[in-house]
Amino acid sequence: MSSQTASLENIVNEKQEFYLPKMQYAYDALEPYIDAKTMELHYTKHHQTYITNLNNAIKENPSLAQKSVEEILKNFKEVPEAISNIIRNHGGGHANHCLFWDVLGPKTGNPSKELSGEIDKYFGNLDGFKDKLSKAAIATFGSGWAWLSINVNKELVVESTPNQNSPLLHGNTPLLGIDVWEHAYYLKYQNRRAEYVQNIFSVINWENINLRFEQALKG
Ligand code: MN3
Repeated sequence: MSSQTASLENIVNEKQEFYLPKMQYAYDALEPYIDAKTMELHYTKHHQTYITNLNNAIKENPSLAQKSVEEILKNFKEVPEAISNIIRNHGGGHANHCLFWDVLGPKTGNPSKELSGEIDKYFGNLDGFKDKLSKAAIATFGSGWAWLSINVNKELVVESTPNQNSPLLHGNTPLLGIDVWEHAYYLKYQNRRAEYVQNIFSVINWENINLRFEQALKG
């Protein structure tokens, strides 16, 4: 989705589409924790499919095409019934994966002083947080996501959602998400989801999570 301020004429004439965000690191940058082949398939095939289906759904709904996918999910009640399942699944899939690529990376960094203070407040310490998020990820039945989110009261919460449901659907803002669909880990880890979850903490980009946290506090 383009974010430029288009003139009315452009809004009418421009072909509005969602597209794959540029990946900020190479497919092999998360090796050995996440393998290059998984990254490539996950990004170019799985994520692209959510985008293609989302674009097909909004073709007949130009008012939705003017919004970011996050805005659409936050205002899910306004989505026409006929396409609500597609938007939940594929709009959610697009939003969730945009976040996922952004919160992973070869440069890991640390939680900011502010975020660290909140993590200590709600989870005891960073290890307590990792333990809680890992348990939520491992316990998610079937396909879904485990999240660190900030709720409407600006409190940190660990939660899990099924399928591609975004925390935005129930008013929370996701800061960090772990994709526990098998497509995220099966090539390397097969059935060993717990090992994948343990290893993913080695490639978490805390700098970008810090920015998301600051933004969520303002919003
Ligand atoms: Mn995925």
